Amino acid sequence: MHPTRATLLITLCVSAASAACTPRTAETTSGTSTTVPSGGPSTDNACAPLESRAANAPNQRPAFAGQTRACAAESVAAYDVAVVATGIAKPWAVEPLASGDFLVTEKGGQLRIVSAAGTIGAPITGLPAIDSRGQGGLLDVALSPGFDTDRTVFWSFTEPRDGGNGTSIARGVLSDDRRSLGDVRVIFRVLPAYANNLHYGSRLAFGPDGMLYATFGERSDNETRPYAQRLDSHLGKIVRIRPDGSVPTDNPFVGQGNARPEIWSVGHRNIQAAAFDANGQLWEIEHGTRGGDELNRIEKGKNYGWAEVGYGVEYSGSPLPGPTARAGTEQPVYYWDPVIAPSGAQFYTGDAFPAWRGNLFIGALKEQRLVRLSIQNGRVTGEEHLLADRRRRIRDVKQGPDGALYVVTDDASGELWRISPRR
Ligand SMILES: [Ca+2]
Ligand SMILES: [Ca+2]
Repeated sequence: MHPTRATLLITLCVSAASAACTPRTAETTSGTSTTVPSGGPSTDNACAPLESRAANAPNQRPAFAGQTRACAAESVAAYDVAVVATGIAKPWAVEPLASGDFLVTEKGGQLRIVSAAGTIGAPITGLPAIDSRGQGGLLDVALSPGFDTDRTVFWSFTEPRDGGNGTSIARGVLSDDRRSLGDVRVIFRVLPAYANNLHYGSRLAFGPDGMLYATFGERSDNETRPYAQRLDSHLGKIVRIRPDGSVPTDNPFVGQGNARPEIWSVGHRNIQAAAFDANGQLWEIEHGTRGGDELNRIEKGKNYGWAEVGYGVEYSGSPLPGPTARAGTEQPVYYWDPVIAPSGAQFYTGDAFPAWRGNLFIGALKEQRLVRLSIQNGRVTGEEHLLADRRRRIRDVKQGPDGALYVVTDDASGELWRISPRR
């Protein structure tokens, strides 16, 4: 981390463009406050951007004002951070339960209940085999929209396969004692399988239409990257399936030649964050190149460009082979150069923090913070980075039934934190 970054917790905003860009009314936990140095390569001269470091691809230009380096948004909520639990092994996902407890995945393959008081339960039995090497493992977990009555849980994981492995989705019914899963079925398998341990995705999100949307990576290698553009593969795609794994007949590529009918959108790199907003719109935040992490607003059947179109440079330092924009591909709503390494996302809808309603929260691994974006009319109008003083990789963020935000940290002894209004 750049040594000055840890202090950029609260920053000065001089723009009136965002509701979040208001005079400071409250301190955050750390009380750290500073002003972003002026003179950064802002795309909008009306404000000071939060990001002021040099870009990896300084000659690239955004497609529209505000597509990167948004106004630094002033903190508008005072909060406390409580450590609910420690000792969770590489947590990958957290799902708050109505009871106040939590369902948590560990990358190594364990699904556990963490009680509201922070007690970590034994591994829940019944999960199929998981390949946890590299970036693989037990990944996201999602509750059935009818969980309170059907007790059904969905999870994504790296499944050992002939020819390597692949991301799969399974479902099962949580027993009354919450110790085991029954009626476990694998309902979807990313094809093709491949033999490495990179870029599996994934996040699961139920839409207001009752369908399960799931996000996947393109497996990173030069050999698999082109699959992100190929309709005969699920690599680098978002898919949409029914909760039983069957294909909705109104998916965009149903009946088109060799196209995989589950595909909903095309041309993604590695998506580990996705969420619906209050209007039922799906958004995703994907790991891009060095300088190319993206926020995208997802529309049915659209092509989001990778691996032919993107911002940033290769992690090797080489230029990307393609342009930053091309007809027939969608531009990201926002991109980060330098990157944040996004994982986990939540649109805030609760009552605990009225000032945050409608904001998008994103976990940041590399940058070790929680990113808050204000979004208006489909554009990012302000950016704030929270929890940076704690210097922990944030793997997932979810809103609880109490309106608090819950995050898990990506550590061998990971933690579950609650972010609630300051007492
Ligand atoms: Ca989840
Ligand atoms: Ca893209």
